[in-house]
Amino acid sequence: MAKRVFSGVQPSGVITIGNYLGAIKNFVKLQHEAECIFCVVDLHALTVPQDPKELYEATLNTARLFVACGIDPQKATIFVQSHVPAHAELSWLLECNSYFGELRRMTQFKDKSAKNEVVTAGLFTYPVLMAADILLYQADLVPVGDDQKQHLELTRNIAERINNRFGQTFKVPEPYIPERSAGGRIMSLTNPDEKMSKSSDDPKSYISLLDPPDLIRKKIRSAVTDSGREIRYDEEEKPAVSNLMVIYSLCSGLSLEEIEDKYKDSGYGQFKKDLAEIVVETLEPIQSRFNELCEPGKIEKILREGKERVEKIAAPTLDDFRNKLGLVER
Ligand code: ATP
Ligand code: LTN
Repeated sequence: MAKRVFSGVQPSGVITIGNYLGAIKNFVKLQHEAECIFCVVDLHALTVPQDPKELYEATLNTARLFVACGIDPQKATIFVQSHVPAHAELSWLLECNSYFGELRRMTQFKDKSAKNEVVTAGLFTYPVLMAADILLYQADLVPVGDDQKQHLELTRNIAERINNRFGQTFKVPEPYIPERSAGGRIMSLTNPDEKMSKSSDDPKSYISLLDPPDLIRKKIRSAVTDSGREIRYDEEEKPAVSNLMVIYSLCSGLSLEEIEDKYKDSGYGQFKKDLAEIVVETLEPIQSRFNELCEPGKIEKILREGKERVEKIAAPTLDDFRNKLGLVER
């Protein structure tokens, strides 16, 4: 049987080139090899305060970007998390099989709760909802960026615990995380010690998939570099240039060695200028497909069909777990 792949992206603000290179690009690749389900996780976005109008638009735009990036809705299934109530229901059942102590150790919770003024209970239980997303579909493989490693480990622990206690209930999923040199962790353009983040206050730190060409050029021109002038991949000594090289490599198809060789006689200026054009060229077709998908009703139809398909996959798993817990059938 074909492997099943599941992943989710939050509709919280823009989608960055970090989301694309770390995750969405692999979604596109995997759809040819496996049965793929991709979800716009709107309930996860609610863990921090959202403007309702912006959340509404961002949910539709994230789904449009999935398709614009190359996910074929005939091959893969795209849907919105809140359209399938089984996610929230399973999340509660899993929460009652998860421990305060293990959730308290999640580094993303520690980071986000330190940064945000409002720390909701949802932000704390967020990783359990993510576990529910994955386990509901008996997914084999979960393509994500490096920052989700710990959440996937938790998902595996919860699944194993429940399987031990109640008998085989959930498939224990495998992570699919690219190496850092292959896009698993794209760093901020203004601070190479931090990951590129869509929720950053400084738009110069990220490239949005929908940034116009001149803005992309400007952001890359002002991206920080390291001391020295040579273009060399060295995460320790040259974190900023190494990050730009990874973006270059993934957008152009050239290896990191080929890039080093190509720029052995030039400085940062030429390298950045070429990088900007390569990123513009990569995003241009995505942006024009995105614009076509803004036609009213188009994405809504894809999402409706997606919801119908996944509901059928989710129901037996949820019912089985409800029975095992002793909940009376409905
Ligand atoms: P925030 O930046 O606000 O923390 P996020 O972008 O990490 O949000 P999601 O939208 O859910 O949150 O992420 C979608 C996917 O993109 C996830 O698989 C995540 O691991 C991946 N991802 C996010 N940022 C990066 C990055 N800088 N480099 C590589 N992958 C990333
Ligand atoms: N927590 C993830 C988004 C996410 C997800 C998922 C990823 C929610 N549910 C299920 C993979 C599978 C994030 O913040 N990047």
